[in-house]
Amino acid sequence: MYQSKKEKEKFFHDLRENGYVFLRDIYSKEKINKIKESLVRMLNYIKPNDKTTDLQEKYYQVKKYNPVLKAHFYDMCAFEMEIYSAIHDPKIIDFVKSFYNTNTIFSGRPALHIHDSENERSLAPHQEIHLFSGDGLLLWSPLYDAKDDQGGLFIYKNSHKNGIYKHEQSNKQVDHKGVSPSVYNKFEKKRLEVDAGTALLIDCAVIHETVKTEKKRFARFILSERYCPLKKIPYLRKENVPIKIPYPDGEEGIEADYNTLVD
Ligand SMILES: O=C(O)CCC(=O)C(=O)O
Repeated sequence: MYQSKKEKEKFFHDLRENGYVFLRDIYSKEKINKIKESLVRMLNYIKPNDKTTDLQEKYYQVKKYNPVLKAHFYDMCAFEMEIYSAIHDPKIIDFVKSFYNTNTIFSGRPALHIHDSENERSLAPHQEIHLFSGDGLLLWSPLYDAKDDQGGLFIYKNSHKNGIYKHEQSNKQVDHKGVSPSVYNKFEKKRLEVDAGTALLIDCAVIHETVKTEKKRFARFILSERYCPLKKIPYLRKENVPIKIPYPDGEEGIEADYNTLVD
């Protein structure tokens, strides 16, 4: 990854300036295969069939067999240890600690996101909020190359430089909140192509959006986490606030103004 202080500073500079940075080859092929094998075992537990060992095929088998159990599979992925250990790889944690100049980092929302070719869970442009802290980094790391028709991620260039915007309901099916077109259309949209094994770290204030998966019967599996530093954490400073900072939409009865949080 990075060796010298100078190299490290270059990564930090790029992250501040562009809002994202690629940490390449963080995960070996062996580690990614271990994760895929574990996913196949979980799916096979739901619908036993030892003849199918391919993760993509197995995923679609289970989706057809029982969509509710497929959703339970999704829920359990965040707690599976091959995934959990990848998401909390010491190289990434060290990077995040150094970036925020703190030795205390929280796991804000670990997950293995799955976006298949039906694209029901596509996410409209949004910032990564509703976390413990006002600042944070999103991990986005695909198990298959996120390129071409395999879908991936758009970011809106320089959108992290003006703080957090108001969010409103954007996809009821997944209870997702996004920013309005009048905000994100001010920024240039850019697709990030990410190889399997690369950890993309994105400033949570960057507006980002799903690139739909066009490949038929292909599911995009993404290791994902929101690292929160011990900074700008209202819950540790105030008695009567929720543990996670509410969405800045006023709907929960609390007008959260992220942009006034200071430490
Ligand atoms: O992978 C995707 O399609 C979008 C991911 C995303 O926006 C998120 O995890 O916040």
